[in-house]
Amino acid sequence: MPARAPGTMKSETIIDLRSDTVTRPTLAMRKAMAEAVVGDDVLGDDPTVIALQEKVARRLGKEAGLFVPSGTMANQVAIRTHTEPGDEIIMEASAHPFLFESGALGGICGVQARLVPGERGVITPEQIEPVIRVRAPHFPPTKLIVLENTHNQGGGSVYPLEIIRSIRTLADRHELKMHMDGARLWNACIASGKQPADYAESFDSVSVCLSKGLGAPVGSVLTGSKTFIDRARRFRKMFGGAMRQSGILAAAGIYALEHHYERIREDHENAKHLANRLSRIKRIRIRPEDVETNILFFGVEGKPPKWLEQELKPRGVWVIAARPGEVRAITHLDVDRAGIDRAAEIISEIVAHA
Ligand code: TLP
Repeated sequence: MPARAPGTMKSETIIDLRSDTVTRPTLAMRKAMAEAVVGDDVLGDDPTVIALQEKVARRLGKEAGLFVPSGTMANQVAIRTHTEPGDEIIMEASAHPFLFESGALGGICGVQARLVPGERGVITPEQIEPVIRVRAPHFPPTKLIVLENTHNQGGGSVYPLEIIRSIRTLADRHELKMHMDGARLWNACIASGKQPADYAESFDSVSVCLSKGLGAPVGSVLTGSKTFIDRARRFRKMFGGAMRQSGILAAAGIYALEHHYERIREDHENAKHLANRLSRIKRIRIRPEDVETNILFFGVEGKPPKWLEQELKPRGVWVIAARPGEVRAITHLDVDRAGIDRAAEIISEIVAHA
């Protein structure tokens, strides 16, 4: 595991699998942050923020990028930029911007969501086409399709590229925009062997997070055309996300992209390993073949997920009751193979004595 800065050590007895957002900046990352050259990003002259935005935009094959404090803000700024209040947007029924962004679709963007139930979070053009609104005074205009890759509630599933491309064809036919919530696009790329730009080319905008599998403490980047980003910059300001000497945070993102990208593969191997071990425990329900990236969901027969979460916590294994009947565990750079094996043993003991 990477070297830690003083004061950031969690007790080594805790295996925190609640999310990949829990990763703490490494010593080397903190050094990069401390040495960052900064300016005032609201005035547009923080060189480290500019460098990060350009780096991410280039990787995604987009003209421009915008550094924002969170994945939530990246999604909401994108949605607001593509729409006007009263519009309708299409997304999968358990999409993050609908389920976990505190009502921002209505509360901030003023749009309504048309939800389509997916298979492991994946929806198809055949499901989308019938819910696109006919233009008439009774109806809100459909403006945008949002896809999530990987899909969090879908179990970290990777969106098949052919489906994305066929949704793009449909969107073009109906003059709709497309946004990708790519909080874990990096995981999708490592798992599929595709490049970020392969996925991004079908979208008008893509948001990516630096503070999940990549291990930066803060930050996301929204990308798109120059015109889109110019308009998005206004909404970032309106939503309170324009920061000043944020180069200090952007430096962590640059470091993460340069040093933590390839190692995401280890997280996927650890997730698969944990799933395989859990599948051998009597009464645990899990399908290891469903574990495509760093997210796994599992349940215990006859026990609610809250029970498992609460039993595991004092034993030092932290997970979240996240879906009906199931807890969620996410692997990341702060948990190594030994930690995963220990977690599997503790889960096994608890289930055996339940
Ligand atoms: N997801 C968090 C929780 O909000 C559920 C997690 O622990 O997984 N898009 C996707 C697909 C996400 O999973 C998340 C974070 C976000 C957007 C929002 O990112 P932040 O937390 O930076 O606002």
